Amino acid sequence: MSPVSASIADANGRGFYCSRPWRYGTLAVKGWGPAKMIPVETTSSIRLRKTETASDPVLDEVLLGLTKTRKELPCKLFYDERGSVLFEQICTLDEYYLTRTEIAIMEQNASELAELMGPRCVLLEYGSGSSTKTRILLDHLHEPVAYIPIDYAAEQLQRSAAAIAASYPALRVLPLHADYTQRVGVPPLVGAGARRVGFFPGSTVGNFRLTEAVHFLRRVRGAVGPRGGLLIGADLKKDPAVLHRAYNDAAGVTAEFNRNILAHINRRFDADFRLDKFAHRAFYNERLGRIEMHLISQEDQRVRLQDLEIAFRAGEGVLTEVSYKYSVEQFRTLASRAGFEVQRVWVDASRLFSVQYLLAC
Ligand code: AVJ
Repeated sequence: MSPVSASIADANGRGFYCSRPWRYGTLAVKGWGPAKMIPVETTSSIRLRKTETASDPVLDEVLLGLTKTRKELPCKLFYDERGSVLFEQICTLDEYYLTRTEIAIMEQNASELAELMGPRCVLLEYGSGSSTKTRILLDHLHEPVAYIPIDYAAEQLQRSAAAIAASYPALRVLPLHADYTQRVGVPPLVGAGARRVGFFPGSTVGNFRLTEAVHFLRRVRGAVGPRGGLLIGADLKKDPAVLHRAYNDAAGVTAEFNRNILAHINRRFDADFRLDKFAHRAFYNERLGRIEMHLISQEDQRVRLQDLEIAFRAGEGVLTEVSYKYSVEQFRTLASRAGFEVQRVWVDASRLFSVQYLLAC
């Protein structure tokens, strides 16, 4: 089955595009078919609710992950409303060098970036979140045609898209509510013939295992097309002590962010995880070159999830996130396996983080 294409747009052509059946207010958009434009008055009046009838692929992922011998959860479930707030807070922590370093690199090289991305591009952002870094690009790009933010957190997506649309009136903003770890149907694109450039900041690419990263980048490669590009942030390998601190902050925000995944699952899938019975654990796995975040069960316990009961032994962990760290060389290999050539790499003076511009080849 091909992904459903349905989109809602306001009178200004701003819209909300979704790749799965969702319900907008009283209006149900479901079924599989070609793109549909349904006029609504304002973008902000759109309210999203999952249709009751649709089976939820994310629930399947959760069930699969928790019934494995080594339990795991998909890290996209961090980002409910609360999780998005906690993540924004993480980004401001002293220990979490990633965000400020990436922003500094982008700001210092913004003109060159805009030059490489070229005039009148269509910008597709994967995991747009608060769209903060996007503004650095939009402030320097030459007459960008459209901005397509793609995110899984619907409310934040809607808010950020509206804010960007308000700040850049000439820009067409087409938010796409989708899980980009799956196949995403990219809307029939505005600005036909325009160069498409992907934007995937934050080192979120590190959340994929190697083969998944290749598959994801290939899909991006497909979405941006032959002359397309990809601006991507990749965290670099470094002293493990620095990494350890970044994922074990003194204020405990990361711990709360990690545990919040359970609150999200409780609410969304009717489960009864007790947050105080799970402890945050994050460490650098040197052999695999990645940070791992786990939630460690503090006692023998049983958790109910829908009609399942899941047993946890004391000390047993659930893997909630992996965050791969790349050398510039490793990342070049990854990019080339996905059909991209690294055209330019910027790093900060301490070589903590890299921002890279990839060209489809
Ligand atoms: C935004 C997914 C890249 O892995 O560093 C922050 C998320 N996890 N602290 C990362 C995160 C724990 C972050 N990414």
